[in-house]
Amino acid sequence: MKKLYSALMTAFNGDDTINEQGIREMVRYNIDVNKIDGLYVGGSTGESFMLSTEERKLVYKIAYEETAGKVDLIAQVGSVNLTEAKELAKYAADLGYKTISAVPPFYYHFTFEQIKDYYDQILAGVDVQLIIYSIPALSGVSLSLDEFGKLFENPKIIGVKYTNNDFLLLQRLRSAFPDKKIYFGTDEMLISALPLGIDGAIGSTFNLNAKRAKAEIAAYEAGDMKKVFELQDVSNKLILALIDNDIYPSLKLVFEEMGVHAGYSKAPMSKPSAEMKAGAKKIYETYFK
Ligand code: NAY
Repeated sequence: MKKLYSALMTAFNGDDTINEQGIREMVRYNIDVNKIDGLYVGGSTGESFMLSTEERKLVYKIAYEETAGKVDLIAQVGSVNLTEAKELAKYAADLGYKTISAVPPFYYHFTFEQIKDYYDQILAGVDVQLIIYSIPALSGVSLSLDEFGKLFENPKIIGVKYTNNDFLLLQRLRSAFPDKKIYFGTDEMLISALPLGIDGAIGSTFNLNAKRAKAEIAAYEAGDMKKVFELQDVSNKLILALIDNDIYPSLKLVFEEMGVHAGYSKAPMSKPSAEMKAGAKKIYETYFK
C-alpha cells in the first residue's frame, strides 16, 4: 500500500518566532482530518533552512509530542553544517524518531566522496534509518544512479525522498533498487510517478489536499486511469493556483480559512498582502468548500 505523507509546515508568529500552537493544530489536522500516514518534519516546506538549531529541535519535539505515535514521522536533519546535522540526528533519535532524512550538503559543490562521508558521519552511532532527501532544483546537488547505489551500501540508508522530475532516473532507481523506499516529492506529477512503482509520496500540498491525493492513489491501484487523470487535473489546478499566489504563505492562508491557525511564513518569505489573502480565500472556496 502506497503511503502519503504531508511535509509539515512551521507556523510563525508575525515577529518570525515559532508559533507552537499553530504547528500543533496542523499536526492534528493532518492526523484527524487528512488521515495521513505520516509527517516529514523539518524539510523545505517547514522553512527549516531558515531556522536556528534550537528552533529545528523545537519543531521535532512539538511534532513528536502531538503525533503521540499515531503516524510515522521523519525528521529532516540535513544542513551544510555537518556538526549541526549530526546534533539534530542525535536529538531526533533520542526523542524517539525511528527515521531521519538529510539533504546532501549544498552550496560548496562537494565531491561525491565528501557527500558519502557526510551521510556516514550523520548515521554513525545513531540508532535510526535514513532517507536521502534528493531535491536538485533547490539543493543544486544531483546524484547519479551509481552514486545512489554507493550511498545505499550503508544499510541504514533505506531509501530516497525523490523531489525531482527526472523520470528516467526514477525508473532506473526503481529497477536497480527494488528493496529501497522511494517517496515521490512533486505533487503535481504524482500521476507520472505512480506507474514507476513508488512507495508513496511526501508533499506540501497534501496538508490541504490529502483526500484527493489518496483518492488518486486508490483509483490507480484499482486500475481506473480515467479517474486518476481527473483527480490529478483538479489537484493541478489547485497546486498551480497556490504556486501563483506564493505557495508556502498561501498554504497557511488556506489553512486559516479552514479554521486551522497556521500562522505566517518566515522572512524573507512574504507576509500576506491583501491580494494574497483574497487569492487564498478564492482557492479555499473553489477547492475545499
Ligand atoms: C519538503 O521538503 O518539504 C518537500 O520537498 C516537499 C515537496 C514539495 N517541494 C517543495 C520544494 O516544497 O510538495 C512539493 C511542492 O511544494 C509541490 O509539489 C508544489 O510544487
